[in-house]
Amino acid sequence: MGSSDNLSAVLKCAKTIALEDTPVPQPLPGQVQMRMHSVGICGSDVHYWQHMRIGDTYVVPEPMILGHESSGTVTKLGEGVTNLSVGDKVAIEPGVPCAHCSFCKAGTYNLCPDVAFLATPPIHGSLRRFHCHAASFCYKLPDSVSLEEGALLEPLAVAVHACRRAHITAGDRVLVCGAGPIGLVNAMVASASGATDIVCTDIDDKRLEMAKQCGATHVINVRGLTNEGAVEQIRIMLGGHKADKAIECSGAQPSVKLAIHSVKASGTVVLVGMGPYDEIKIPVMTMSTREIDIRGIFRYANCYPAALELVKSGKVDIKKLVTHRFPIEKTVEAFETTLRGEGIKIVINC
Ligand code: 572
Ligand code: ZN
Repeated sequence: MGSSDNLSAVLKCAKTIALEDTPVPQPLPGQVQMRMHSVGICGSDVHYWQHMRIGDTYVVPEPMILGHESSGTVTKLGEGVTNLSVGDKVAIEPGVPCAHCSFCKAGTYNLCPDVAFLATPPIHGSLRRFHCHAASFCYKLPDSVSLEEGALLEPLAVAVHACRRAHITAGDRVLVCGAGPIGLVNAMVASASGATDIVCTDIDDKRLEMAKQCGATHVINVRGLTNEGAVEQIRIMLGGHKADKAIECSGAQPSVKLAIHSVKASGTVVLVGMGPYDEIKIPVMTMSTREIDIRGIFRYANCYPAALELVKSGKVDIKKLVTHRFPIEKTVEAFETTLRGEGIKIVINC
């Protein structure tokens, strides 16, 4: 076992992942086959594992292979592939859009209604030894970027997209709400984009310590604070100013409210985090009278090259987020560790 089998992490039913040998897939035209190397565990993988669904739209009706933050080494080229060679180390962008719809044509391919996104039903994920993927959504890694870093380009791409949607530029004062993996990558990208003041909030001091390593210039534990108290503390941390932009990564109602109250008139709030409810209360008067833009994000488009450049240039040290590594045989332990909220980013080696 190891290099010829295709050990795969298959979600069978709620709370049950089986490690099973599955057929080694062969690349279709335009695809490459890869020997997978690193796969990060994302909150959505854990959610599917626990509930077999995310909301009412994404339901897992039959066994599905998990994993979408991934990298590997090219082992075979499908017909017509010219951008990669056997032996190349690549990061995999997990969403392959249709290329023909109006969103794809406009470049906003993250909004393609027919996108095939790894580990999102009905598409299997990449937490397995061999996987095939569209070659044009595989990015060759330079020697200076490791395969582990390649896998983490995925959450980093989410942050590149969020910071673009927030229009973060040099000199900005930024509030990042939530210091989980997505909050931390947003702090990193905001810092790399030249933001001079970055305040991170959370309710866990350990996470806030990590935020300081990821570019946060100030951190604040908002547990037990009133909205007004937190707004005031953030204003003091920002030298008496409100934030220019806020990136909300927790999805928690009080945090969304805090973000809206903490940005200046004409500021922008990007909602990245998703809570359990589709509807939350928004302070509409505050938002409207101060012309605050509230923007959503859905994954990312055209962000992998920038994410790779941030790592290659050393502007972002993404590997510092990795707190645990497990071999694929110990996938269940890796998921249980993630579920317990231990560590930040947990990576499985295939
Ligand atoms: O890495 C991309 C990613 N996107 C997430 C969550 C985790 N990882 N999003 C939140 C959940 N949605 S979804 O529409 N869905 C499960 C497809 O609810 C996608 C974006
Ligand atoms: Zn994800």
